[in-house]
Amino acid sequence: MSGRLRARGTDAVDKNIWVEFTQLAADYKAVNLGQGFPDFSPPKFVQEAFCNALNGGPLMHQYTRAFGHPPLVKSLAKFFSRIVGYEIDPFEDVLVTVGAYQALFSAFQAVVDEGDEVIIIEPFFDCYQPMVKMAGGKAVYVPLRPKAEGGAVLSSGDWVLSAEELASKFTPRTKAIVINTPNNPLGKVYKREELQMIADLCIKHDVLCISDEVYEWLTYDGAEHVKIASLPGMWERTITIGSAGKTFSATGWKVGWAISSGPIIKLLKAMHQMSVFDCATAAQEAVAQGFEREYELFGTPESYFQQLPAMLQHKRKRLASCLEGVGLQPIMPEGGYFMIADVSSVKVDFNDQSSEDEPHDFRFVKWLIKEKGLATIPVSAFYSPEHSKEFDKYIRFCFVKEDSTLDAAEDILRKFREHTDIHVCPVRFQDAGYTSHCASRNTQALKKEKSL
Ligand code: IK2
Repeated sequence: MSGRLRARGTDAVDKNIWVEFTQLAADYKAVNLGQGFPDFSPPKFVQEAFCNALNGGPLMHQYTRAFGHPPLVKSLAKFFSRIVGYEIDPFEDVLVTVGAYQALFSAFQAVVDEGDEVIIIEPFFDCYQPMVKMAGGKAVYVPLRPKAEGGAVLSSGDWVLSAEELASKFTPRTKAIVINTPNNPLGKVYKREELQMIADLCIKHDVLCISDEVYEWLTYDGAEHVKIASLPGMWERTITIGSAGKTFSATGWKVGWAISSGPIIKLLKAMHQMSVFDCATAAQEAVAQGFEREYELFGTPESYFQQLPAMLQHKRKRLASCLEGVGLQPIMPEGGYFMIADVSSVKVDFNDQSSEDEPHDFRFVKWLIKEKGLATIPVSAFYSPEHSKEFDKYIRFCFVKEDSTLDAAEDILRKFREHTDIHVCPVRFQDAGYTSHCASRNTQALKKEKSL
């Protein structure tokens, strides 16, 4: 049997960073700034909605409509019609899935065929590439590149796409392009002009756009999240993917969705029907209630979609200041809840011969977990093999964490700074008023060193 065991689709799947690094973090009981989930509870109103659903009678415990619980598809359609500027049909244009992950899987399976090419912008959420391959397609990569205009690269906004390079990737075989805004791991929030450039190419070459917008409510310093589906001519060729896990800080509920024009959603429904068929009823009911509340409070200070980014804005500044204080070089994210930092100024003796063939960031992250008890994620995992070497000097920190978790991480970084050879760069984010315990302690340590 063994010779016949393996089916073609599984060839695409090898190691998985989430499985590997989550296990490693648990084994070493590390402070976890690795995987992207909050270590605090979702807001009370959705927790209560979930409890109410569970106590809401026998039907809440049984199958609901296969393509989405009616109250949820109606709430999603009502909510997003207002944003996209198009009357979304709850039953034709919306599919509820097991998290955004299954929406992505269904999308690739539904629209990608043998020989099709799919353009993926790097860095990318790591599942896109194997999902394209499992569907029989070929991933074609184009990287965002850091561009310093007259100075250092400070922000995710400094990472840009070359319009010429992107245009050169479109061929008669191109079926789709995948974008992710705000981006994981970089935090880039695509500007309207950048999205328009991508949209123009999609329309010119008759290509679909799969737009992963799971962090859509998390933008900072006035960055505006624009839905590419709202640009002229894009509604009928865009599949917009969202996640209640990210929206309501409830990643374990695994409720997500895909929104597009009816004929495209019909294809995704076929995949969903033959794999998952149905999603958890009570979780969908709770998410529907959450969206109803947010619809009423939209744009007000009481809205969770305002409160969550306001809280994270503070954590983001604090982490940036801390990283800079210990000599790492953070790239300030415009959105999402991750921050990448350049660790090339840190001189470390890895002492681990067995990992010599691994990229630098993988070795660094393993060393940081095992030797210092702090978990992060290597950024080259978000790149294709052809570009990963160029970007293996970055690691990713997650800041959607309790202040006590960030305190513990700061403590580790501070001690690490005291015992490690790091070239400390001029402080940037601290100048902007972002002072953390870590940076201030570090500054004190430096002052002390100078006075000795
Ligand atoms: N799309 C993106 C861009 C995501 O980041 C995620 C969740 N990733 O979180 C893990 C991490 O990066 O640490 C998803 C899709 C999947 O979302 P869901 O949890 O709703 O399936």
